[in-house]
Amino acid sequence: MNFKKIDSQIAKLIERERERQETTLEMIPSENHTSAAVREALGSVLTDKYAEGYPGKRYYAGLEFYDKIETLCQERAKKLFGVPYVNVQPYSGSPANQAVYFALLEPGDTVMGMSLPHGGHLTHGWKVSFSGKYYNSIQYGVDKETNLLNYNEIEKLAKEVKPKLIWVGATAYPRFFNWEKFGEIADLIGAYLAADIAHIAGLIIAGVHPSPVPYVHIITTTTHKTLRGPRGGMIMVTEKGLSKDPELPKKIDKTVFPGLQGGPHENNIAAIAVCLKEASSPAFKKYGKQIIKNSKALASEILKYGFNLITGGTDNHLILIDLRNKGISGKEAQIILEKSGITINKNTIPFDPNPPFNPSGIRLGTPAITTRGMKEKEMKKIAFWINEVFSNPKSYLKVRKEVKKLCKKFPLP
Ligand code: DSN
Repeated sequence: MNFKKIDSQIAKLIERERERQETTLEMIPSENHTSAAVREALGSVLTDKYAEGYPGKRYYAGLEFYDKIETLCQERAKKLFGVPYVNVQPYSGSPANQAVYFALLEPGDTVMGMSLPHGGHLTHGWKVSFSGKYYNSIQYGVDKETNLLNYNEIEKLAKEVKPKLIWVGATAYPRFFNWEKFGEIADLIGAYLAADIAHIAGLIIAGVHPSPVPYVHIITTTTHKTLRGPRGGMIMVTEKGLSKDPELPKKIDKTVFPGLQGGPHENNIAAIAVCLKEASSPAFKKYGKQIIKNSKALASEILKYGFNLITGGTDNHLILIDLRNKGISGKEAQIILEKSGITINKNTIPFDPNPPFNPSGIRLGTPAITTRGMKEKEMKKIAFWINEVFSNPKSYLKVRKEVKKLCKKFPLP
């Protein structure tokens, strides 16, 4: 390939990153390993053209095949999620959420979302994000005793502050959401209800996480987490959303383009279409089931070593560990595990007494290692290594070697 001759520096760095991925365990719950087909679509000639507008209504010429690709992507997403409308152009999850705000609200309007330190997302109204700055953001969190969402409290708050829009979704909540209850709360006060399923989209498709489709009006997602596609975003409107506001699709389309974005990244859209095709296969259902089996196995092994899991376990692809009884901070844990070849991330825990840059917890997930074919047996080993390097940090070199050996048996896609 010419690439190495044209730019040996970048080619070499990519090669080194490939090697790093091959020899380490990727356990950040929001990450995954894409298929070669997804990467081929991403690196195709589709990166060359502008395609401002939507299929059949573009501002540029020469888009016959781009139109077909974007339409196919839309059709696949609608069928897979069971929704009547989708926009596949958002560059990623935050721009998708931003488009929902801009389509539905005026600055200063009241919005409710789960607070970031309790496991929510920046764009669900956290103070440093546009969503917390330009809107009257009221945050709900988890219960102090159980670390679970307290639906009665959320209902009470919603009745009191009457938001125009309620977000449900999380980055560090290890349990299912009660979509039905959220639907009832939103309906009681006439609010729009948006589910941000970025973390769990693949689990929903695989049928191992309840779907929000019957209960919410709008769904946003990224495409690169459990869905295992390229980095991208989508916005969907459900039948319930259409009944509430038949203009929703038009409002969202207009907000994404020209409201927020220019030309869509059609190479990305093609790669999303490929990942949606992969996600419609029986193999993907099996994959989703194994993600959950692995994360439950990991949780139960970790518990045996005396770790404190937020909510005591998991229903989904991730676990959140409170490290305070182990005498190690989240930051230290991240560093020693990275040296051992296990990539996880430090994370705040609900009611964390420590600051976000050096929080008390870590977040671990199984989507990427499950893609490599690892099962419960490997989870047992991983839990053992995590405990080993925390108990005796000097053992990281030994663990690093063992991790490498394991990785060799489970190549990247
Ligand atoms: N950054 C993502 C995560 O790691 O959960 C959320 O957008």
